[in-house]
Amino acid sequence: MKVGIVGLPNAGKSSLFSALTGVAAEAANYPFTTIEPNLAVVPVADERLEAVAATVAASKIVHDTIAFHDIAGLVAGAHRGEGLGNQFLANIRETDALVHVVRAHEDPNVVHPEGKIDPLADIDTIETELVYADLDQAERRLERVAKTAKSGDRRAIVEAAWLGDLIAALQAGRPARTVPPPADAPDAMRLLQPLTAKPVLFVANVEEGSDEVPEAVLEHARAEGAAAVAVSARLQAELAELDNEEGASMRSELGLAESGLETVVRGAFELLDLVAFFTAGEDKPAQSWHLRRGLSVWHAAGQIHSDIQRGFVRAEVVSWQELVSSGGYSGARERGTLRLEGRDYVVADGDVITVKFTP
Ligand SMILES: Nc1nc2c(ncn2[C@@H]2O[C@H](COP(=O)(O)OP(=O)(O)O)[C@@H](O)[C@H]2O)c(=O)[nH]1
Ligand SMILES: [Mg+2]
Repeated sequence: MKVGIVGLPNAGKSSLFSALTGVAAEAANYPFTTIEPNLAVVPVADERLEAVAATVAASKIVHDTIAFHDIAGLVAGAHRGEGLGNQFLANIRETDALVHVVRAHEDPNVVHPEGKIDPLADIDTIETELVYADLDQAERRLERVAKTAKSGDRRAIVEAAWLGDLIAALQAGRPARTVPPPADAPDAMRLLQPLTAKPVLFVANVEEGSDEVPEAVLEHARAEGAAAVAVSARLQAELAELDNEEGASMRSELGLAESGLETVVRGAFELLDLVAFFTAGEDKPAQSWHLRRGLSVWHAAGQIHSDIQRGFVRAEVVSWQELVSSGGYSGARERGTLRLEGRDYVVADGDVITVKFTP
């Protein structure tokens, strides 16, 4: 899973990136500090996995990860080649979701590229650039699809009509997300891969000591079907530099419930509608994975290894609580909470899965 961090220069992207990684990505009061995309692979800590690992005497713990890109270069007029121009587009295209950092703190020492603090205007600037990029791409695809449609191809006719609707929505400033593809061309969105179809988590970069998303940002997120959280990026970056114990005691002193990482990772999981599942065995690694909600244990097998999916026979499934409370697999089997499931079983959050497969 890859998440791109976007926002105007000085919004707090690199600070959030440092908070997420504990690594100090260059954070400076200067636009375009992050010229190369900064990539960090961050483990998703999960206490359930630790309990499972201890119960089955696993050899080690391997956490699921999320890759974060700190993507610079989005400024007003980027689609016309302002700032770093279109360089950022390719980086955004390869992400599964976006974290959109919006400046909501008033610190006069931090320069604002537009000269005033206005979170909604900043969001609009970024979204306009993404919409222009999508518009360009949708128009080019429509040209191609329209040719195929002329020959009477039914799918192409349906897709061309949808592209027409999409273009109208984009021209009105609405994201592609709001124009779902029709039932008889379900992969039209996937073929186009518009930037504004990606799920977005707004991160309001708030004053130290505040944890409220500005009302205007909340309303905007709601209207777009997006989520919003508040983080004080610089403070979180500073806390991330402390060791765990020191950081935790500072956080409780400041009344912060969780780390910036936890806030954003939780937001990303909700945003992408993911469930976590675990694999674990005695003297084997205990590992956490993620899967889109609603997908089957056969898909889960594919996450683990393509060979395991190919040779899928059945799966032994037990919820993590039941595994832990019965002291291991044999206890769970005796209690009947360890079930045999076929390939269509829909994975639930917190399932511990052992796939039986023919190599
Ligand atoms: N007061 C305050 N300053 C911040 C906060 N977050 C970032 N900054 C400062 O704003 C400047 C730009 O931040 P940076 O993370 O580099 O922004 P980027 O251009 O979006 O990557 C730096 O000097 C940061 O220290 C914050 O929450 N409060
Ligand atoms: Mg930066």
